[in-house]
Amino acid sequence: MPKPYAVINEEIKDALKGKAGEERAREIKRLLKAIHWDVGDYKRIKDKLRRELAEIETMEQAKKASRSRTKTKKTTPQFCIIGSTNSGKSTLINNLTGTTIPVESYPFTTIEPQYGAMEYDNISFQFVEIPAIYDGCWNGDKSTLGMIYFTDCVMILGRSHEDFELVLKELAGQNIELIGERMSDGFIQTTPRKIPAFLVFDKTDPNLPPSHLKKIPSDNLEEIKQNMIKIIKPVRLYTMNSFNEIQEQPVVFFKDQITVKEVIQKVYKGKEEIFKDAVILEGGPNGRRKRVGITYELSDKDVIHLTFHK
Ligand SMILES: Nc1nc2c(ncn2[C@@H]2O[C@H](COP(=O)(O)OP(=O)(O)OP(=O)(O)O)[C@@H](O)[C@H]2O)c(=O)[nH]1
Ligand SMILES: [Mg+2]
Repeated sequence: MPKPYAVINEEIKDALKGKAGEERAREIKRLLKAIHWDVGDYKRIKDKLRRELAEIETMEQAKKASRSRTKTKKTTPQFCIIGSTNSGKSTLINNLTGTTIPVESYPFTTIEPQYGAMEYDNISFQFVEIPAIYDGCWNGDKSTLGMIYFTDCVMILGRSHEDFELVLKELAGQNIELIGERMSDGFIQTTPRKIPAFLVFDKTDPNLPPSHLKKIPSDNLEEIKQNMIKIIKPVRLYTMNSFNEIQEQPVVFFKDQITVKEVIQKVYKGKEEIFKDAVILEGGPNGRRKRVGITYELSDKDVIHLTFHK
């Protein structure tokens, strides 16, 4: 005797709960085999499962392809931590990421770039401590200048007014313009180079140089992290499947004006042609529900469910 539609639907939800990616695909295949009927309500359920299976398989393929093709840079903004010697660069990177870069009270402790990584608000960040900047440090070896030139953002540390003056002067001398947040089309390279930046100061000497850049005390880690998000302006989109389950990890873009089309191109490569429509939950799971088309412009934290023609 076949079970009622609602019962089977609940059993399927339970069976798929918490399963993602390849594991979820395997479970769906098992369920499809286990449901023998393929008519009426059973067919509806099976069609839904088949659609989801196709979605997952496309997504897994896209993930594999993007892992081999794109560098981490696309999804992981890099921040260079720069400043004069003893300004607290290693201390800050350790405090933010849990690394154990040596910290000493004598100058020029860090002589090679040091790396750290952090996850915050569903964004991965990479940090690089650049060895201390001093008067004329780029007259000879320009390797650290190259790293600053190609980074996404800089965090300028200082313990005094003079520390900041020195760093700002050296950067200006290298044709680098510091800006308050990333440009609307992303972390693109311009000449002269425009790099988003902010200042991190020591509360014991809050005497800062005049600058349009945001200034944050070094002991306020939470404000530093929040400002990093503000500076990179991520557009985090959470995809939702046919069972109204929302993916924990967002698809992230770092530019303004992301359309539904771009999400399809990034996540469901090749399915643009068979796009049917999209349902959006504006700004999060509790947001207003809207049915939208392919040119719709998405905002940070929108939830999106895409449907395709078979
Ligand atoms: N007062 C104060 N001291 C700090 C702060 N951050 C670090 N220090 C101290 O300053 C000294 C230098 O700290 P580091 O983190 O090694 O500084 P750095 O900029 O990495 O220095 P170098 O790698 O040598 O250029 C250490 O003695 C730290 O304990 C801060 O925010 N305030
Ligand atoms: Mg250091």
